[in-house]
Amino acid sequence: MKKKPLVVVTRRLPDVVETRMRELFDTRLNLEDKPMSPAELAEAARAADVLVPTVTDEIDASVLAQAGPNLKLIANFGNGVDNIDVGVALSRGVTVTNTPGVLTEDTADMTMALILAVARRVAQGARVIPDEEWGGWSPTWMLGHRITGKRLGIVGMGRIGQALARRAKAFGLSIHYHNRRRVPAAIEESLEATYWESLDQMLARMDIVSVNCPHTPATYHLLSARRLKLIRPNAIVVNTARGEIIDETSLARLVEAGEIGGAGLDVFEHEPAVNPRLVKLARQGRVVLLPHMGSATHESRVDMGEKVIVNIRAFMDGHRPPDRVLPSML
Ligand code: 8YV
Repeated sequence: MKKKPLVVVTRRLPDVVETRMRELFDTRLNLEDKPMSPAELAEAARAADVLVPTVTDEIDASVLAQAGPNLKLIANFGNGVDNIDVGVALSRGVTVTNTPGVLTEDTADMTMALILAVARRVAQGARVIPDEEWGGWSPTWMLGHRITGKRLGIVGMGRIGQALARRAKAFGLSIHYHNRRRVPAAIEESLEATYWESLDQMLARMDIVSVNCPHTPATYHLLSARRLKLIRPNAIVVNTARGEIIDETSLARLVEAGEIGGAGLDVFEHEPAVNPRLVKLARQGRVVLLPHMGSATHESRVDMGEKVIVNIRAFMDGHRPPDRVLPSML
């Protein structure tokens, strides 16, 4: 009988996923869910036939240099692969897969939730009653801004960007986007979306800017200090993609100065550390900060696990796994 592959999983996954993995593979789980140190990751890469990391595991050139000859597949539990040095992995003959598609709708929901939370002061308002600070209704108290009729600029019109556009359109926002490539005309038409070749020009005209592109070397600080300054003073910035895409310190400075209206962030440049200036702004109700919850539904996490399993099985059976990460994607 063929030997089962040793699959090392770096974090706790939903029970049904772990149970299925145990049935199918020789699985090493992390039942304590304690994030692994670089040395522990290197040890995992040395032992494993298949490594299953998450966003919290930095699979860099040093970890890969210590990988054993058996390591042939890194099946990432997550869509973004910026935690993995994919170039080095591929050059060592290690295949990399991810979990696209299954977290699209949930992440788009959370993006919409952040837009509403900032514009309508939802997070701030939700604290008033538990903090016993409600003196009663007033015509001029807790006013936010209407989103209907406003312009939403989506940076990155992939699956999640398009899912956000569908939602935003239903809320009466006009849809604008910037993307490496223009999306097919039929999609543009159904979303009534306006394409902006120039990101700078789009930023200068939007009421809401949402970041929905992957983090790659080309998108690091795409919203740089210079570009953030182009954003209008009442506009809000939302990010459910990766913290590194925005120059976070400049964003904090501009919100402090009233040069950007507010921000809703689910991701940060140095997770789990969060810039203290942003934390202060959150206490003041000027930004809304969430702890990387975009895909945090039972359904997404189980589906992501399913995708990991399907990728491993296809690979082990000698097929191309469905969610291979290709150099052209980076
Ligand atoms: C996950 C994500 O929580 O898939 C992604 O890229 O950012 C999140 O949905 C995380 O990556 C899991 O590893």
